[in-house]
Amino acid sequence: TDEEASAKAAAADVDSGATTIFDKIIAKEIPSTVVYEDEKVLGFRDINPQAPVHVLLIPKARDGLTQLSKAEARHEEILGHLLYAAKKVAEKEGILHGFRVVINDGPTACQSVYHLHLHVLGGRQMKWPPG
Ligand code: IU
Repeated sequence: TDEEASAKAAAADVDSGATTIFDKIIAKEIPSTVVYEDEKVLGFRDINPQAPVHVLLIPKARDGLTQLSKAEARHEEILGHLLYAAKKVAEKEGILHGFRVVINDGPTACQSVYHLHLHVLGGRQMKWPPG
């Protein structure tokens, strides 16, 4: 699939320390449709939506958090902040009655951008198990 191809292409980014396209989105050098923003996190619409609502939530400071599996004790606060922001995004987007939060971690899970991000998905009946 396309996702598997871009995940494979991004595998070289794992542990490279290189910044990602999300830094340009945070800096507003690349336009995005922002649906939620506070001092610590940014939520914007995914360019390749997999559901009627598909928002990416990212920390503004990556601080080594390229993926969830790199989390350390100092990241606890931002991790909680992101999850609570996901609830606020769901509320704003009118999907509080049913939504899904996803984190893809590493090539095996088809992670393609190495800056931690939560997918907030909804607006349709979700299926289980995910692919
Ligand atoms: P993943 O979990 O790493 O696969 O998610 C990365 C997402 O980032 C994926 O859904 C892309 O469609 C999305 N995305 C984006 O919204 N804007 C971009 O410029 C790029 C990727 I590159």
